[in-house]
Amino acid sequence: MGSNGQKRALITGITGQDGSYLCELLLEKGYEVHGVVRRSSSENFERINSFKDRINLVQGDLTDQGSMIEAVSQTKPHEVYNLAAQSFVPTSWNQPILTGQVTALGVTKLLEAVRLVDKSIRFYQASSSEMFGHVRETPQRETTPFYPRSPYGVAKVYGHWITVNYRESYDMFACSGILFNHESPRRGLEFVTRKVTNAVARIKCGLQDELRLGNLEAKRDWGFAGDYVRAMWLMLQHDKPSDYVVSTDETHSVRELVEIAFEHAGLDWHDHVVEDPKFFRPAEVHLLLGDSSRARADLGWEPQVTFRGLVEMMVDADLARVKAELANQPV
Ligand code: NAP
Ligand code: G4F
Repeated sequence: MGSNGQKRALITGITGQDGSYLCELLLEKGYEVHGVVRRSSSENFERINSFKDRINLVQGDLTDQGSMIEAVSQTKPHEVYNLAAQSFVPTSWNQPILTGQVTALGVTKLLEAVRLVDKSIRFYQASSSEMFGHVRETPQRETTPFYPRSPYGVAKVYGHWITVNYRESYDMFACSGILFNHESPRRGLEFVTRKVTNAVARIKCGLQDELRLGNLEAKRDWGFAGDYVRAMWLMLQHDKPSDYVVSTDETHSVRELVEIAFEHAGLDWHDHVVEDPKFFRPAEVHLLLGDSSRARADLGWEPQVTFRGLVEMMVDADLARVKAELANQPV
């Protein structure tokens, strides 16, 4: 605790979906929030713009050891949340080396920074249900063996085990949250939920007619990102560091997602959706379904938003945004 009792947190990936929700949650809880941002030729702060003046941003890159040490030593956090990653699965086949450097070795760079600067800092690693890949059992829980199916999944397995290893080697308070897919109106446009809800809004407003998708039979355990960042925070408040599955414990297919999204906008998806092999993956994760009973029992966590509620929230947000953009267009 700082001398005024205020906690400090450092978030990598603060410009991403989860980083922005976690930042809002920590601000609400009275934290002093610092975020690591990458230098780029144009700013990428859309998700944090509305509260940017209440946080401190430091420049750094997860692949650059010095900048991670500098970020941790400058900001003196009590808690570090490592949310930065190359997080899009298809890109990981196209850029496997970069994915390994950021999503795998980057975790060690940040853990090393914490170890060197102050071992008592609490550390959260954003692990993923993609690690279960070609699933060995259903539902998947903390003890389910990993079988990753993409360079991204492989990199996350490394990040997961190095976090466990630093906890066991150096007695660090390092936790790994094995989070299943979580979405929101702030989700990147290439992920399937947002790709669908954005297309529904554009079709409804007459801006496009067709939506090309990959495997409609893939099943995911989809939750709301706002619920999931609460689980991250709860892990770091617990008396013992551990690893937790975070999920809704329900699974739905891409087809069901499509049906609900189009129906909510009064559209028939059969008129618009085309299955396109271009979006099939070299190796697919066919089914993910979590068992989050440990997180529910130990952390008192549970999700508030249902699958239907999530899809409808995303369609409504995209419709409102597309309509506002159209209204503001010069004639
Ligand atoms: P996201 O929206 O793609 O955000 C990724 C963040 O990482 C962005 O802020 C990005 O910065 C930053 N980043 C990428 N490469 C970096 C680098 N080399 N150095 C520093 N920052 C870098 O991802 P998300 O959905 O919020 O997910 C957050 C974390 O949870 C990720 O680690 C993801 O793999 C993991 N995860 C996500 C889910 C999910 O369903 N969302 C599930 C399980 C695990 P720029 O803005 O500069 O690109
Ligand atoms: O939305 P997705 O791209 O998410 P994916 O691959 O499950 O990964 C996300 O969740 C992981 C947690 O399990 C995170 F770790 C990861 O960072 C990321 O946030 O694809 C979901 C499913 C896949 O089975 C995919 O094949 O949707 C299927 N799909 C079908 N058509 C599509 C499409 N996915 C995308 N992105 N685009 C399509 O057109």
